[in-house]
Amino acid sequence: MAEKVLKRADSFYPIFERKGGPTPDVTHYCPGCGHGVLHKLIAETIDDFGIRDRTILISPVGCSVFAYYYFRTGNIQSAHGRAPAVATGIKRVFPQSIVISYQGDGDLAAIGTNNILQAANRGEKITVFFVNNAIYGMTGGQMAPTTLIGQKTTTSPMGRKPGNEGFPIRMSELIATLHAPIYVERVALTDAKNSTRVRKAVRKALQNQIDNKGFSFVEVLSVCPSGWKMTPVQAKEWLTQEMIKAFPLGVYKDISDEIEAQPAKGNVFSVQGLREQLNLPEEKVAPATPVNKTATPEKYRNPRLKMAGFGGQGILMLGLGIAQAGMDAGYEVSWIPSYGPEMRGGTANCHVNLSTERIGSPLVTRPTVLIAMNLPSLEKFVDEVVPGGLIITDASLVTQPPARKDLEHLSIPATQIADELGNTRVANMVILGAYIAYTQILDQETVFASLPHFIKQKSLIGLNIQAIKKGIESISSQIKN
Ligand SMILES: Cc1ncc(C[n+]2csc(CCOP(=O)(O)OP(=O)(O)O)c2C)c(N)n1
Ligand code: SF4
Ligand SMILES: [Mg+2]
Repeated sequence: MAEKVLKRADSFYPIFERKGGPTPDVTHYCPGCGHGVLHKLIAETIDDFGIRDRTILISPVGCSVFAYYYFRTGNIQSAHGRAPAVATGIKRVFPQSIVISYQGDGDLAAIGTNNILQAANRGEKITVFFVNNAIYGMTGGQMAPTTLIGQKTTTSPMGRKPGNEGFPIRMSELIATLHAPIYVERVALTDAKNSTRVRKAVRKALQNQIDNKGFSFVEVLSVCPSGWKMTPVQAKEWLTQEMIKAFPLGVYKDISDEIEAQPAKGNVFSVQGLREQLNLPEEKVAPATPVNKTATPEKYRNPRLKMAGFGGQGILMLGLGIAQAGMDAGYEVSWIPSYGPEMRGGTANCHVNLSTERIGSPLVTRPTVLIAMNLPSLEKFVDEVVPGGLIITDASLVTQPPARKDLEHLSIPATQIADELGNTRVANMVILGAYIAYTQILDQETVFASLPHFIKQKSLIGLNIQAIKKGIESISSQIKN
């Protein structure tokens, strides 16, 4: 039976393009995971309250770090445990913004404990949703401060022992002891009855912020079937039977009715408002005018590149090289290495943008150019490339062309050429040469001049220039034909 989404909240993107990959209409969460359910309840509340345009959701590290794939609100990704500090800054400067700190238990109750306690103690007028699944889900199921006594995790394989690892920390109880918070409740995503309570708590916590009342904290007990090594059904059972015993549900503090609602004064977050607050000069609006001695054909302009291969093939350096030369030529550029939530497997990939316009996000989810230095990388990313896009592969390691017929494919024997030059490691520069010559995006003089900016060992610059030249030569015959 085909799956059908009955109604997706407006506060979600209709298609999760930022997530990319072959299934951009479903989330990255494991089957049964509670994050998706809580996301839904929050998004529906934002819709109902009509606050999407002024909501900013802050997601620190944990499985929900990618919440910005889904929420069509303002989004900020923060460092591990630091969402309350970021939320504080945003809320104080833009009091009319609705600021949500969305945190896991590893995040909020371990590395970020002091951060949340201080924000709560100051009574910041923000809303915190705390997803307690008693484990570090994202990193493969390590013990969290909230792990139950006896619970087995990868770092407590014999079960948590109080004498060794202490007792589970009860954050709602702790926060409720503080003077400033106005509302603290623990709810659980189990059956329909409890889920209705979660919905009510989400609504109340956001209503408190709309009414500018104070700090609201909702702890949501949630399953992590993958981390707990259970089926979704077993996980729900364990949450109902065991976890709720250790973390009793209920309202731990609620003085919200004693505080008068008075809409916040001040600004809603806006880029212009932020510039004013930070005394930044007027935003540059004119497009960049890069200097390029070659005329780039229309289809290769403003490329969004993804490059991938084995660790050690110089993938990140290749990306840096293109970004550095692009910047020297006068383009707006971005470069970021990318690490997925999956286990590190010795592969590397990075995202690069060269553009004549301001770059909104450095993430490249729909590349116009894919450089795949090995077969697993080609297989992994080929479906992301836009129709008509360009794929460049290392012929020495990728012996089959991509299955897709709607793409241009350039196969360069980069490793072989690099070996002939006496150093396999410059295969990346051979590819760089081939890329600039084929697309005419940058001229070689600019690229050569940029090398000292990102190659630390000066004695290697000559070899890198040779490799780039070989890359240029390797495709000159293909261009003439
Ligand atoms: C500074 C820092 N330390 C450690 C990590 C590794 N790390 C990533 S997620 C995570 C724990 C996440 O657990 P939790 O907050 O419970 O989120 P969940 O995935 O369970 O929803 C850790 C320790 C990191 N990314 N950054
Ligand atoms: S690992 Fe756990 S918390 Fe993370 S997505 Fe999977 S079920 Fe959810
Ligand atoms: Mg967790």
